[in-house]
Amino acid sequence: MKAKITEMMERPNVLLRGNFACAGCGLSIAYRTSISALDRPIVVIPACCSSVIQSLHPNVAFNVPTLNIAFAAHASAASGIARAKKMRGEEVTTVVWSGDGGTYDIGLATWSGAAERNENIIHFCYDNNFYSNTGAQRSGATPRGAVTTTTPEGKKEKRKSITRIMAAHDIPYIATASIGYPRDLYAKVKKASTIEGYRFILIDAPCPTGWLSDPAITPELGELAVKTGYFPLYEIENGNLIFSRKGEKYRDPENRVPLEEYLSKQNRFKKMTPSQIVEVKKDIQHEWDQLVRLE
Ligand SMILES: Cc1ncc(C[n+]2csc(CCOP(=O)(O)OP(=O)(O)O)c2C)c(N)n1
Ligand code: SF4
Repeated sequence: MKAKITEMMERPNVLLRGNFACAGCGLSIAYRTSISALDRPIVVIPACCSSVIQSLHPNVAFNVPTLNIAFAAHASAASGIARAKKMRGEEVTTVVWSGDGGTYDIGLATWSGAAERNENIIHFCYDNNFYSNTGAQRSGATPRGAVTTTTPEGKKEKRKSITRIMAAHDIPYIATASIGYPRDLYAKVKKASTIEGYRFILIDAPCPTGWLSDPAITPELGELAVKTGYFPLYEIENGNLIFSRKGEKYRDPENRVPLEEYLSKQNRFKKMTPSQIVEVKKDIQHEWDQLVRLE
């Protein structure tokens, strides 16, 4: 299927003006690009920035049916919706739209059950690397060295590999995508929408408020994450990993942009020492080495 991102312009705007997102919010770009690609979406949202940017009652900026649900309940609520709609013969696309806190940590048990049952859901995780809504606490997605309100000296541990945990569930489709490459993101969402069962899309979504970065460079940070090898782009279809055309060349460390260029544009990394930067480079290479084994 050939997906053209320009068709977004012909579709209803899923994220209306006057929403409460911060300037340069990567999550709002991810949301608009992803949800626009879907036919008749119903979106289930656990507690996160996406619950907040919807605006205050009686106004609402999310222009699709949306269920706000308790943090850990997203995939179980979505399972019920998907099954009920199927019983009634109604064709919808049931979506979980969760932050990394809701996916890597607090909602893990719920989505693991739904993935094991292969429920007919597309699970999006917009990954801004921490719990931004409650003031930037560390999550399992926070990279080593990043300052958060609960790691004031920089996080000591490396980031969890959520896609490899998801892959262990043998679900039919997994993809990584970035707001720095919106065409690639849009095409992956379109593709996911043609597949039945539990599908997972992890989207790198910079958060200028918590990353202490310039809101004007949010898409550039998305690109740099790919070009430095920090955020590899790939799909895993029925267990087989394929690196995406946009990011494939960065599997060779020689082709990568120096990581320092990415780190220096975010004040959350300002306390990192040269030896910690070496550690993060090792973390990045470790993840690539593990991914290559799934090819
Ligand atoms: C069980 C439970 N624990 C904690 C909270 C408080 N809480 C609400 S949103 C949130 C952070 C969500 O983080 P994430 O999923 O990464 O999304 P983001 O805020 O970054 O968009 C927390 C801790 C809650 N609502 N429920
Ligand atoms: S705190 Fe970050 S993720 Fe949340 S709305 Fe602001 S920029 Fe977006």
